[in-house]
Amino acid sequence: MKDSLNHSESLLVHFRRMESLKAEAVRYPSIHLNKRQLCNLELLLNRAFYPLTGYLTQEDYERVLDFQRLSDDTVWPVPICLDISEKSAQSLSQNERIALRDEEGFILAVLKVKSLWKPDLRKEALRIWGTEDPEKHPGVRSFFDETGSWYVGGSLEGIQLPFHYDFNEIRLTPPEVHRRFSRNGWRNVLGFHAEDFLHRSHVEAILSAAREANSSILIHPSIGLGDPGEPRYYALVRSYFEILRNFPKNLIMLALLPSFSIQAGPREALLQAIVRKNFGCSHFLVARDHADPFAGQSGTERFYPPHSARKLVEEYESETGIKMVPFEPFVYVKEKAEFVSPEELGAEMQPSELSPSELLRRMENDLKLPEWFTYPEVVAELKLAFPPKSAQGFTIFLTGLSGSGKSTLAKVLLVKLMEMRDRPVTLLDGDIVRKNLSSELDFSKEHRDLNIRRIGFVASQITKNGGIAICAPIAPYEESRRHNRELISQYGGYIEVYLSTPLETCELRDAKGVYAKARAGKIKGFTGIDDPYVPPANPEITIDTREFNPIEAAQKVLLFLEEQGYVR
Ligand code: PPS
Repeated sequence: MKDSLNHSESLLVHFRRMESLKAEAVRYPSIHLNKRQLCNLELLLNRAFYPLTGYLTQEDYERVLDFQRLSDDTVWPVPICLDISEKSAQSLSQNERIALRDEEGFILAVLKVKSLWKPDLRKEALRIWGTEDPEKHPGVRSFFDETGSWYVGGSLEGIQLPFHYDFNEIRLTPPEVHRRFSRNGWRNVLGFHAEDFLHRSHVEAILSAAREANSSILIHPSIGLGDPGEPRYYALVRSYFEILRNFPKNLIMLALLPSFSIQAGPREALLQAIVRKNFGCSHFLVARDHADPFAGQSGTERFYPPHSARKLVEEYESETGIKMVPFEPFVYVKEKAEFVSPEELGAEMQPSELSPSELLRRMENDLKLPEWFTYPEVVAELKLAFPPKSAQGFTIFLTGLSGSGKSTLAKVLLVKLMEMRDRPVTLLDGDIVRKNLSSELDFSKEHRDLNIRRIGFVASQITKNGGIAICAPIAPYEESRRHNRELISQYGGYIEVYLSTPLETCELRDAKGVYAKARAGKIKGFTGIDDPYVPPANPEITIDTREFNPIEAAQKVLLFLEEQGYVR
């Protein structure tokens, strides 16, 4: 009785402390965290990143880059820093307290600034990913694209873990997972980091590894960037529930981890292992190409040498306290009607294969999957996650000089696609967007990029919801076009149409008289005249409107859509 009173008393004290911290924090300067930063904050606050209790200071940061260790010598492979813009950095000072807020403005924690510096991001890329070339490594590209130019380090006082409303019953903190392990009497637990759908071969391989390690299993998918507004996310998590049914009941547990992959190969594998240790795992499964940016892509060379992630996790086993277990893919052998391990696979046996790209092709074209590959319940979720192309949304992104024929082609396409009565169609013409969405923007590079990204965002929402977006801005720069391609391709089709009509023709047409004004110096920085247009590197379709009239050009696009399976 006394104990429970003490417990509720201490809870009350804790609650009051949080309330007063929150009341004080309202007056502090604020930083609004993006999705990635919220993941890291949650892992710091819930102790998944133990022994870190805050963001790295500059001293720790340099040690992590150079030696994979904190200044007290603890092994730590990847910097956990809070990146901010130069403008925010200029307004902060040592020992100042900052309120860390989520995207909606709720205060989640207070950061006491100990260290503020401008990191050498190229050095960081080289140390962590092994290259500073964004063209060679998508992880490095995202890092450069998404990281603020200043870092702030210091200790954290948590007020509230980031809010989640999805799958809360399996969003477990390290202490909660620990408690479940001990309640079940699980001493040895094998952690499995998942990011994608799991199938029969995964189940066989995980079970076999667990038998070797004499352990139970924690399926621990990393879902930090999962979008709760996207059907694919729900299908993925539901598929994990389905997968669980294929394991012995008393051996398996599922929990979601609010983390994201930076695709940093060995260093990231080591971080993932440390995190699983903090959740109470004794063993961690490491794939041959773990956290490699090209893992799972058949016919593509991996970025990191094979087994390098395994070697690194193994090298630090005695310090981290978690053992590396190799994840060996099992293969299905038709003549034996079962899965076999790589050692059991005789030279005379012919393994059946279904590569990720072949899986996607079959989903997109509504084709059957072989029974040996996965479970019917997982197939049902896959169908929701990857509807056939004919049911997906898509974006047609027209780009080219003013007068190249974008708007006319866009209008014809709108009519043709509306006539099909297949999906809702939205036209985002350059002019319409400039008037309604980007009226405050000028034609500087910065504002043009912002304009194109806004168009991309709207198109991505339309595509995500199964509609068709037709965009027709000039979009003179490759970077923002690539950003849109990457964003929109996650949700459906992206078809870039380059209107390659040359400047002379556009200028001759000059329907709006804008070229004449630009030549007379009345419009400054006009695309093609005194501002650049960078042609797309790999457009799906190129059309020179000197050779095709608008109806013919639209037909060319429609034939492409038909050939690709987007329209029937
Ligand atoms: S961008 O570069 O993609 O943001 O441009 P966009 O939003 O498509 O806007 C292009 C239309 O704005 C008119 N306009 C200019 N274009 C290029 N450069 C400058 N400086 C400029 N100032 C105004 C131009 O007439 C474009 O209309 P369209 O319909 O393409 O002719």
